[in-house]
Amino acid sequence: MANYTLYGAEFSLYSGKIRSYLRYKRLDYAEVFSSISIYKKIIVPNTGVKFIPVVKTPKGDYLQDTSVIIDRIEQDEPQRSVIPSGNKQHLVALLLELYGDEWLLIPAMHYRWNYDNFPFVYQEFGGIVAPKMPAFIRAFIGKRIGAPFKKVVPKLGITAKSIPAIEHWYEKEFLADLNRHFEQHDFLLGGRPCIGDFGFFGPLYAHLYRDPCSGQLMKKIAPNVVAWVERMQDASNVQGDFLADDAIPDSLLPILRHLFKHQWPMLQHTSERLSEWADQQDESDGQEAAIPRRLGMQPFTIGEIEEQRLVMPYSLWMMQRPLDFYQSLETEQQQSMSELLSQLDAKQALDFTLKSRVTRHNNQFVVEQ
Ligand SMILES: N[C@@H](CCC(=O)N[C@@H](CS)C(=O)NCC(=O)O)C(=O)O
Repeated sequence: MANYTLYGAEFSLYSGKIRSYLRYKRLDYAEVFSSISIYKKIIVPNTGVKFIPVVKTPKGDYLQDTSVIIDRIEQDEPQRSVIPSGNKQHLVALLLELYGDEWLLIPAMHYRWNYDNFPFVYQEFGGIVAPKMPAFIRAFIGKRIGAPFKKVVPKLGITAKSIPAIEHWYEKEFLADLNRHFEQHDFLLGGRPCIGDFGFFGPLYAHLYRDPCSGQLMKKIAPNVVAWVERMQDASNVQGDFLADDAIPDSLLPILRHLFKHQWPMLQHTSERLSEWADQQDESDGQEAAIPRRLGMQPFTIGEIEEQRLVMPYSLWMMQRPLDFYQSLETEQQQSMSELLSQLDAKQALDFTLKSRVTRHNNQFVVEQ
């Protein structure tokens, strides 16, 4: 019997992140497809929520959320760590995880749902309810199951107004920068994957490489990114190391700058919205209220365009990871990063304090007391 069980699906963004991680760590795991009956029998009873992936550990714990899963496994199985020991690389690895998990969702959702990926994507969604049915029936059922995901696309700020800017940034900037980076390095921080590689792999594999339209595009314009995706699918034989002397490759700077220019201000705005929400909660009943998944809409920018998108407080939990790490460092250690942070225009950004912090309780998010 395998030590770990992964409940997930090939077409699911975050399942890709954790599958690749389990393989890199050389852990013995079995994957179980998250069909509707697995949701009913395993996922919902053991996690209380309806998200994939879920990992069952050898001790029988069910873990939900890829960052929770990675943090736990890093403690239990320290070999082949995905967290570099140098402070700069550690910080950058967490920032890249945040960017991969939360920001790269934008192109992942855009190219999956706004291009003609029929019948491939729908057959895959249909498999959740009818795994054994012929492909054309699965595609038909999949249209219904995929509908709520497609419907959320404009609410993520992906609209007629922003699509040209999203495509310009993804194709001409992001993929071009990443393609140049992988000309020189096998992974984001050198010769082995860090947690940021797994964050990037979710969207870049499950959606942007596997889906027919974006897959063709990636093969055409970013062959080195394709080669990295293929290395990341099974990196169990990788023996390399992170770059020496805690170095951050120059080729990553444009991507990190983009994070601080576009994703970070949006997260700061999300943080204000969460503290407004927290202020309105009635503390008198002594109960911690679960934070809603969405808190209205907020502005964000991509290229020169401003659009509105959902306020998603979950992202703050991901933002806290690099922020907490940076703020836990001694002043001297922070100072040793000042050159990098000024290159990224990020010094002030990392001094940011969230008025209301987010914490997890039974796989739900609540405001830390
Ligand atoms: N941040 C979570 C996200 C999990 C997640 O959003 N999973 C998607 C599938 S890839 C899902 O289950 N979505 C269902 C929904 O949004 O209701 C993680 O890292 O595991």
